[in-house]
Amino acid sequence: MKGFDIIGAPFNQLGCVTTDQNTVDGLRELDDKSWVGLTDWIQVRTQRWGADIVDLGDVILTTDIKNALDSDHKDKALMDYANTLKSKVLESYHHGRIPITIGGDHSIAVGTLQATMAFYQQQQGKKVAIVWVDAHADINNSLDSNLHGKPLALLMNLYPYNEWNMPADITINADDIYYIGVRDLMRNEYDLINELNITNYDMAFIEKYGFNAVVQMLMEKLERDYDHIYLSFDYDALDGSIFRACATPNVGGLTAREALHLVDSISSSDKFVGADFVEYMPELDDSGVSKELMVKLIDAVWGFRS
Ligand SMILES: [Mn+2]
Repeated sequence: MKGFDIIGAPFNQLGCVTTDQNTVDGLRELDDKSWVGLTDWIQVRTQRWGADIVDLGDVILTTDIKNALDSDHKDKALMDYANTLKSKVLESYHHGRIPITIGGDHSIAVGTLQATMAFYQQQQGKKVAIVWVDAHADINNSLDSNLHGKPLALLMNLYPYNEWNMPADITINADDIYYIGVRDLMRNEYDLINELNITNYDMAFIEKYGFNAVVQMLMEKLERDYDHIYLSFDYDALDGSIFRACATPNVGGLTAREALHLVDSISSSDKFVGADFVEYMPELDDSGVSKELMVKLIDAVWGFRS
């Protein structure tokens, strides 16, 4: 039976909206808007359904990281935070478990993916596919704008600033990235995606072929060409006309059903090794609908279809 670890990464310092509130706790707590909380739900799944899910708690921001942020050394703050998160995720892999990291803004993927590439690609020589579900490409390799829009540029070692340098053997290759739901690119990102020929199942592609066919296409390719699959799910991939609880909601994205189907399809593969869920901000979730969906998506990773 698969065992799952929940790792909290409440690092929301590098987006265009930042918060010191613990966004992961917001998801854990039961509230009277959505009537659902991740902590209670874990109990239901473990006690009544026999699932193996452990909440390992949070990777907190140290004083050093806070100081780096206060003195505007954001790259350094991210590097430090990502390193600590990386160790935590690696521990989970060493125990043969599946880490599900809950952010935090998308910059936390710098930690989770470094761990994934170190453990599977560098140490075991395996091929890992990264499925990046997002309204944005997060491959901004310019100095402009916020670091939460750059994790893939950082992980691919395309960011030539502030001594940022990824070890070559855990760098992500352009060929191994699979975008889903992208619909808001910066010019330099558009050029990079074309130049590097990154697989981009954007909303126009999904519109043309239909979501189910795209998921089938994706899974056939991943099952054929890869040893492992990692999922990085940005909340803003969802349709921003309904799901607005993030810094950068964007209209015209995935429906709740599509997102559930996608997460279910990926996580039910034997090749699935871990996931991030990022950018959700409980304090912007007036109706609680987004929280209900986030818990459902995570529940789908554990193998429960609903
Ligand atoms: Mn993102």
